Amino acid sequence: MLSPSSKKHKSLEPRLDLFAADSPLQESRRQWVPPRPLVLRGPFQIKESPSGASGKGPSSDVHNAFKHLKGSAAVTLVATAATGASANKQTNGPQNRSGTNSVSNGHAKDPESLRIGIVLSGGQAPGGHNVIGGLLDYLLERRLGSQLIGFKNGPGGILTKSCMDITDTIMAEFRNQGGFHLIGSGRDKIESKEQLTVAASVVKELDLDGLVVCGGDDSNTNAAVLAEDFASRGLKTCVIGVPKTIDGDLKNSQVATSFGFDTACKVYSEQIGNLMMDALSAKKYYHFVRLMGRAASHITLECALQTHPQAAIICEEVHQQDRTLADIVDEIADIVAGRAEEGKNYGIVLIPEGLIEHVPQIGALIAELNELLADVTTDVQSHDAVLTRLSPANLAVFEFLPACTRQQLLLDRDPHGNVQVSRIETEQLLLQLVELELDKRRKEDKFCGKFAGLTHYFGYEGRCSFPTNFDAAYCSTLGYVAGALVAEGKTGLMATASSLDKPCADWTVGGYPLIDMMCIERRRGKDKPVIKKALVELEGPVFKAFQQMRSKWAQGDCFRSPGPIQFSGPHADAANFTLALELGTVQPIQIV
Ligand code: FBP
Repeated sequence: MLSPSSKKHKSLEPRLDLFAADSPLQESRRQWVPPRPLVLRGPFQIKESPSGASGKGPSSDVHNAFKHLKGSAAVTLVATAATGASANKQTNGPQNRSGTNSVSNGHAKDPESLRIGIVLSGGQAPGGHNVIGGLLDYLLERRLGSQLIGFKNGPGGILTKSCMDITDTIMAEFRNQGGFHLIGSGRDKIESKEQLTVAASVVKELDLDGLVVCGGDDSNTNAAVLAEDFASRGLKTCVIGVPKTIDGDLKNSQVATSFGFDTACKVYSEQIGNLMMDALSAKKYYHFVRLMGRAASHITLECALQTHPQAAIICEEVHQQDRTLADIVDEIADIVAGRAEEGKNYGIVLIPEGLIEHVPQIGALIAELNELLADVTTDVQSHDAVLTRLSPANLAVFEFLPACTRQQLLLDRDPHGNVQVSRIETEQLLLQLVELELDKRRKEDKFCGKFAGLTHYFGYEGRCSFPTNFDAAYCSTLGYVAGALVAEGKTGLMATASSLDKPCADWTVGGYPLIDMMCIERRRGKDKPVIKKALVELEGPVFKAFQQMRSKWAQGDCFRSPGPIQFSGPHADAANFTLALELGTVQPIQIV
């Protein structure tokens, strides 16, 4: 037992080093070794799926655009006892990561050594560094003398040949850390003939055996384009995609989730849970919280399941029911009025940032504005000119909106011509409209409660957190698998991990043809093969679970505060509700 003095000594021990560059948690996460599927801990071989492909092939129009990738088979990594293959060179699990090897350490070059490039594309998502780490581990463990090259600041780094060698020593600083800052990210696309030619000459010059692209639906569509282009030029460079986006809208029958979604939702849910406790304590505010998620409402839905708010707007439902802004305002005002009758003048409303585009009347306005703004500069005069060209119906909607929203709708578009929804304060718009509606009801003696609203935007703060144990393990697994696929000469595949509801040791891993995820969509006036965004399925188990509970949450105080991400303890590895419901491990009733 500790003596009182030693106890005192112990309590004074915390390393509060004001000048240390990193926090103790950064340091301890750096040392943590994520678990790895059993199949990746020993010798394995790559097997094509028996159907020859993924089972559900792309349409002939997609095939026509990808003549060299067509017929690609889905593959699975299968444990094998055989020896002699390159896969058997190093059979230690990650627990044996020594940190003494280096992929570019000047050891005698193994004839089977590889040169692989990696690029992070689009918005940050927790776990990106672990994909790089997993890929490096593959090379360190199985392909001695290989070299990992990181392209800086996104796909643009490929075009400018801006890159760096990633050694084990460099990587050590970034393992299990949030952010993308080891190599950075960007939203450039490599699309035009000229850009494809530059990319091809860069990968050739760098003598790359593979290029790993971590990105969302657009970036992985771009990965397929690169894979096709490199193959058509007879280049050896294989292209492998990795599913990344906090928005959670890159998933399908073979890709259960995109990395970063789990962590981002848990970060936002912690903050919402804290707000709930404040609302419950102060009993005087409604908090209108806008959450990231540009096209799909997966984040809002997951956060609602985690925290049980009074209302959560789901874009896909708004769209399906062709609801107007006035309908949404009415719904929230009804909840506020109902609660006021019970003396509860407080609550939480969750709003997906994509809502603004999903309300059909505003979506139509934005679509027309996008077209008109495409060919003008963004000064005020030209904005005025644009407004005179708006159709009468859209002009009426525009004029109905509060001044600040009108201004935000005219802001610069992103590089793809889309309105930047992260810069439109939809929470402020809804709050103002709900206030107006309640004032109107008050005058008609239909509302006698109090209403004071506060707005919040939870966006960027969720994208660079320490990855959860799940995202850390998922990402390092995907990186490792990407390495194995390149080593096997596979191209145009997305690295996958399945059975994610099981312990990591039991996950199955492989690759799935990118073109099998594609369909033809009309983009900027042209038919284009693209990876389809996975929106919230209104008939799916996740939305159904929410639907089952939302009226109870609206009127009651069923607040649930999930607390911060845990890295150890009984629930540290628990999957989010979206994944658990979609994989069937949790039944809706268990959420109550
Ligand atoms: P990705 O689709 O590239 O993963 O990015 C998603 C996202 O985080 C959205 O939720 C958000 O609207 C957008 O990025 C913000 O973009 P930016 O970082 O360019 O401001």
